Amino acid sequence: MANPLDDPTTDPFAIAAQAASEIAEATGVATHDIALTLGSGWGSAADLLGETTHTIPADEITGFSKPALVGHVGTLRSVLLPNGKRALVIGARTHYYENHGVRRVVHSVRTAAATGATTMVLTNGAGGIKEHWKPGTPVLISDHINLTADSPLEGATFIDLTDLYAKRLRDIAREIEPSLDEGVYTQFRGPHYETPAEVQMAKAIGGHIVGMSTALEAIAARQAGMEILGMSLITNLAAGISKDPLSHAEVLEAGRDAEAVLGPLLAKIVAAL
Ligand code: 8IG
Repeated sequence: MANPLDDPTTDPFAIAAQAASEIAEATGVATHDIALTLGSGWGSAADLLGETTHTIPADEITGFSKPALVGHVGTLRSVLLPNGKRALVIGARTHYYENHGVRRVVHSVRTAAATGATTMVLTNGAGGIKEHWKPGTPVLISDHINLTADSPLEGATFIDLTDLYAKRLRDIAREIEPSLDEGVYTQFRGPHYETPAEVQMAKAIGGHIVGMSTALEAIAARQAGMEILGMSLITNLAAGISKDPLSHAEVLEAGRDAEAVLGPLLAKIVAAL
């Protein structure tokens, strides 16, 4: 079935509104309060947040695509949190490097906003530039540098990105886990990892984390008026920071090993938001 987002004459917000009404119908939950995108290493948090009342295969909802990557679960879940709030858990991320266009990349964020969510928690697995970050370290995203040369905004849409990753939410996260460090997330297109020279460039321009997902999503979340919490799991030191070459298998393994710590951490933070 053709994806309506691929037709440039369609309105991506109308498609997100349609997706949100399908989610409301499938779950019987009229509004969600908070949305989470769970990236590599963060998946186990879903079960710890609260009671999953509904699980929907993402590709049954308008505008969503089948996941491109093994290890990425393609589901949308409605979770009842202990505090009575409703979370929409997005386990289906479309990456920019898939070349389906930026509309598809941010559709889940726009859909989350259309379900009523006012808080967007964006998580990912990423490479670390700070040498003392061991694989398995979760860090807060304090800001980003978008090196994709693309934007989810269409037309002359000028949007302020100050305090994009809300200090208020980072402070709440640090109340839960004072040892959480933070850094500037630098989004590359991927899917190749960086060269060591590119990592040095990212470092020189103020980056601490290298990844392939979150910056474009955060821009769309800000456009939708959501407050954003961003967290990266450092699954590997960025290329050239450690002597070892990067391997996707090792990245996945570091993610799996960290899940046992990340799940409870994220659940505690979400309960406090
Ligand atoms: I997991 O080292 C993961 N994702 N760009 N660089 C980039 N993305 C990543 C990396 C990394 N590790």
